[in-house]
Amino acid sequence: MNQKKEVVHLDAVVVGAGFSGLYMLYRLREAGFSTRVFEAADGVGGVWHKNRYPGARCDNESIDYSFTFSEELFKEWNWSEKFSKQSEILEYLNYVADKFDLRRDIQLNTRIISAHYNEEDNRWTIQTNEGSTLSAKYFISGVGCLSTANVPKFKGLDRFEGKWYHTGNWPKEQVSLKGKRVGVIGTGSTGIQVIPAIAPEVDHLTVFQRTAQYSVPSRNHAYDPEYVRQVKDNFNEFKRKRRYSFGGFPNDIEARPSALEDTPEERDHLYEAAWQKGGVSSFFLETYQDLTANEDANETLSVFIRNKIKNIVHDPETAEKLSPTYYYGTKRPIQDTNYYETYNRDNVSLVDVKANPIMEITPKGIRTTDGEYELDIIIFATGYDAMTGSLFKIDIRGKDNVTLKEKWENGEQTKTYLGIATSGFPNMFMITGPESPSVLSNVPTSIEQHVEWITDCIEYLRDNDIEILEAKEDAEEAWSKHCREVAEATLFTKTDSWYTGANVPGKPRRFLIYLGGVGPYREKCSEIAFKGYEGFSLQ
Ligand code: N01
Repeated sequence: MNQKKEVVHLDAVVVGAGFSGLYMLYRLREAGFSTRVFEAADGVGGVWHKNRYPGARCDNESIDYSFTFSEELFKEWNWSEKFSKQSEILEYLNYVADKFDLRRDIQLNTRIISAHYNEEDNRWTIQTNEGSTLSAKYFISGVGCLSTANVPKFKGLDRFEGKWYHTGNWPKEQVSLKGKRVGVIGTGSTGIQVIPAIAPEVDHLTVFQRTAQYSVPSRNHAYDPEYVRQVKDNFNEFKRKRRYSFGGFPNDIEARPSALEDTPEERDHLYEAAWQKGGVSSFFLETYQDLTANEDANETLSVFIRNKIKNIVHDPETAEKLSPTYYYGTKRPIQDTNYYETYNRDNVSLVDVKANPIMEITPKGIRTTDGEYELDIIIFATGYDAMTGSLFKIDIRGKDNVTLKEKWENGEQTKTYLGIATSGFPNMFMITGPESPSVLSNVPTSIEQHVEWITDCIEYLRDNDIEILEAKEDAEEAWSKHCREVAEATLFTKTDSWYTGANVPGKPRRFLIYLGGVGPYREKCSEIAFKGYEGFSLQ
């Protein structure tokens, strides 16, 4: 008998149970909307659930990288170190899920495969991989910007007789690296965490580097309880500063205007102080403001770090290979614990795959143009199909059955309004979507701002009997143009990186992050809401 499947009706469906999905659920539920979160993984936590690779930790300061929507949560949670391990962040997000009783509206092990907008009833029809159908007034993406692994399509990977892993999908069970010949492909933020973490354990580590990277010491340490107490005692001020700052961090310190206004000695003094203090933020907040805007200013810091590499790495040839040439900061800035020092170990070697590209994966290892490297395990630290990859994995269709991918990739440019919405896709919202500050900000700050804005917006629609909210094309065009203009005034667009999509072969080159600052962006979003959602059509 042909049984009709039951359709579950909800106010909102949210994709992903990371920082975004958890908070979105909390807010919508508080506002009285029936909401369900779908998560493909078998636990909450988003990227922090999946990135279990050795050495994984956050390179934003722990206290800053927390929720501030609940003062009680902020005050009762105690981070142990300045830069938390993945396991501690995952513990925190599980704690949040329990504290706010979120789990009863989260369906794990369930992937949203499609979301289609129906113009007849102005609702989204959503399908999951296990065959359920949902109907929701609002479709909200909390998929994250860095959640779809990029495994380069090397010939022969299927014939490899050893084991291979991508860091973004690291298995839950223990991976034994002891005594193994291990190859790591990739030296981004992830590779630079993995390499020193596993080098002491493996028999031999071969690093396959395509682009040499700048990295600064993190100088991680246990938190001083007195410092933590002070921050907690000043919660309101902490929250205010974080929300209205440029990068979403609660800092007082202002970098000096230009590296070119100081003498070389003054500059080196500041750079050395930041190097000794540790952390990427020391360089951006406590040295100069024009490092990513002016080529000559940028070069002063680039030279400083290149000299550090020469001093740390004993073998001059290896030091040379490790010395980057791009503009510092235009790839995601990196911090490390003993990264360059690791190359002084006898069991670590570096292969330059820009000079000698990887030709294929063989049954025994990796063949580059200069020979074969025999390996038991290959670790792909090769990053993500960032910004749009996870959205495109879902068959999202708006008005006239147009897919999001068709709209954004066949058109001349991915266009959004504020990075929250896109024309042709009514009642759909994106948390940290393309053309919002997202990954070039302290992400939890940006997530809180988006979640609160979206909740306020949905409440406004309910209170005013408005059925449909859709970004207008002209408003979207203007926002997108503004984003590009701000980015083009910096050095970011001049370097190949995942910021520009250049890391994924064939992906259109687009810079999809708003660089105008978290505080000004928040004010712009609030102003638009205050003016009755200017730039959106409301019906
Ligand atoms: O990825 P990446 P990631 N052959 O894209 C190389 C966040 N994160 O996972 O530079 C050979 O930065 C590629 O080379 P190249 C953070 O935002 C946060 O390291 O493209 N090599 C590069 O070296 C970060 O930026 C934390 O030439 C290939 C590497 O793989 C983002 O995640 C911690 C290749 C990829 O670097 C992504 O970092 C960790 C190929 N075919 C990560 N393809 C926090 O602390 C790629 N590569 C919050």
